[in-house]
Amino acid sequence: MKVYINGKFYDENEASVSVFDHGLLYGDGIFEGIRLYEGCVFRLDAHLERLEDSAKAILLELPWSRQEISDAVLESCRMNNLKDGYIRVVVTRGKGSLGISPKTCKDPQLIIIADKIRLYPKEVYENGLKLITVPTRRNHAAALPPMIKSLNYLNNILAKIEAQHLGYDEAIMLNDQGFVAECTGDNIFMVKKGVIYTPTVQSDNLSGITRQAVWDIAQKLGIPFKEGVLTRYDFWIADEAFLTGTAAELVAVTEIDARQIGDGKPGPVTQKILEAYRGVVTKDGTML
Ligand code: PXG
Repeated sequence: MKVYINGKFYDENEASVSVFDHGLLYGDGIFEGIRLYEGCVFRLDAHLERLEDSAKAILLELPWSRQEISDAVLESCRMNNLKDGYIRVVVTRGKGSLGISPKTCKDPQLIIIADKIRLYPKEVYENGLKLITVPTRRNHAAALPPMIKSLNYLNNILAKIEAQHLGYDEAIMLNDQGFVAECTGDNIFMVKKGVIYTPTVQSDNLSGITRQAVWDIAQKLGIPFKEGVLTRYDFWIADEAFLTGTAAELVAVTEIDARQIGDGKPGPVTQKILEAYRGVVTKDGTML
């Protein structure tokens, strides 16, 4: 596999950044995870817009235009002969001195890894996931806005570890106020009486590209969709629940905090949206 770093391709064993990179020293950087489906980079422009927004929010001036990053993403897929895959775009603040000030970081690093995708096993899509609410909270927006897809994922990692320690694959993270925010790397949805609900981004979650795609699909299918401030209780009594993310696509949730959701199987609305989602991913994007 060839990895792109600042305009050049390196063999995966040679691809590296400095130990003085503030991305490593302080988590000072941003990233995107993007999917390639049959030669179509799903919603590439939306991902690059979010990358630019993340950069703006952390005062990291990107020395590359959207077109240049887009070209580099497409070239990375071609270079690795991929037709289907997962693309990780990372921008670090770059090499600097040992000290928090980013003033010495003059050379941001653009890294693109285009690889094969490792999906959840088939059983997960057939049987759904069991979730547990964990103690570690999502970032408060006044500390580090969760809308920024930054290289600081430590609370999400801790939440994942807590869920795994309890024997679960995935966690529900609450926000500082105790409302449902999202999972560790996926947005969360529920269905009640035919209406789809998801926590508003004011509940401290990432504005997912897949979340938006589900919204668009729901609109097209005429399924009512609402954002709201949602509690664990709302999810416990839901008819259906599911997660969305670039890697996971849509995954049904069949148990939350020991309560069975619906009849304990992926629900009809979840399946309908997933089917529609899989229908658009090869078309709704930028072709190689
Ligand atoms: N919430 C968080 C916190 C995320 O990190 C999503 C929601 C879903 O967003 P998209 O735009 O992908 O629909 C993410 C996604 C992975 C992985 O490899 C994914 C993410 C972060 C880290 C790893 O599955 N981000």
